[in-house]
Amino acid sequence: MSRKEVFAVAQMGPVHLADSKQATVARLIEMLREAHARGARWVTFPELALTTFFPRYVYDDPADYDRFYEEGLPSPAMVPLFEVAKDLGVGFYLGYAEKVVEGGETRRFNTSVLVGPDGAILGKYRKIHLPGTKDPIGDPEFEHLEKRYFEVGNLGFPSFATPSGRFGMCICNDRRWPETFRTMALRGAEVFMLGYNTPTRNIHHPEPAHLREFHNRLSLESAAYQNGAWVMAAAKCGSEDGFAMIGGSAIVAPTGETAAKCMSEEDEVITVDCDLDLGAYIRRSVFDFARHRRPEHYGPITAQVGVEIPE
Ligand code: CDT
Repeated sequence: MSRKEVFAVAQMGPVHLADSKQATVARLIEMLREAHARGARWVTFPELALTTFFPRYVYDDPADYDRFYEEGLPSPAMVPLFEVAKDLGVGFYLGYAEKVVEGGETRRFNTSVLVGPDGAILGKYRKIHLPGTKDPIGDPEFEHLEKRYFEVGNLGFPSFATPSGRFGMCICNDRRWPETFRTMALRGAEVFMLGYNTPTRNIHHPEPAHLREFHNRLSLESAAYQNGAWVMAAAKCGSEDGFAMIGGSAIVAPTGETAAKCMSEEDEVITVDCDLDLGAYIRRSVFDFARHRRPEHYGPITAQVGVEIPE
């Protein structure tokens, strides 16, 4: 049996600080139209797709950084994208900076939304693994201040029922953590959607340039294979006002093989006719969770954060 559906990943080239949200959303709409013309029912867009990757800059006053956030769903800036997608019957994943009042407090998250082909909002995810620092390190080339501008996500790693199957969402740094994908897979996700903004130079420590792409690919392919799921990974890449980020957006099959990959560091759409049942044999055999998992031996994964050597 096969359950085929065309999925698109829409990579974005740079979004500069001076670019308007309106112009950026127009780029997203153009790619959504291209994906639709190629038969796609779902499109994955990048993390923080509506603005430059602003956590590289130091701001102290919310009045200076509030412009990067969206309020409401769809926010005013998103409305044209939501309208075209609904007209065309295309569902999508979109990453954005979310500002919301919850429990009487203003809160900010690095968020993605999943919108169905009929325009219904199917769910939201708020980034859990926030890299970087809260306080500036003092080197403008390597600032990565996600912990300053966002709270840790408070929605867990759900899976969402869609007309095409169950999907899960995560964002950028989450893809480096196997716990992310296993949690979604245990909730039945068979497609993982994610967007990323990954600097070409490691923010934590120097390493050879080729490892940036390699670790991206390694994370995506292992997540797909170890959970028998499809991975849709969309980069925002190229040089944003002189800050370079990797591309390598990809669609990875449940076999762990990359089925399609972007070649440029610009706006680029890739599509694959994905059989959502391709991973079924993997989920029935080597990664049949119900038969083979041994959670009684996995205690430290949820009980500990760092390494603890038993006495
Ligand atoms: N946006 C984001 O999460 N970027 C991080 C940079 C960390 S460098 C190890 C990423 O994981 O790609």
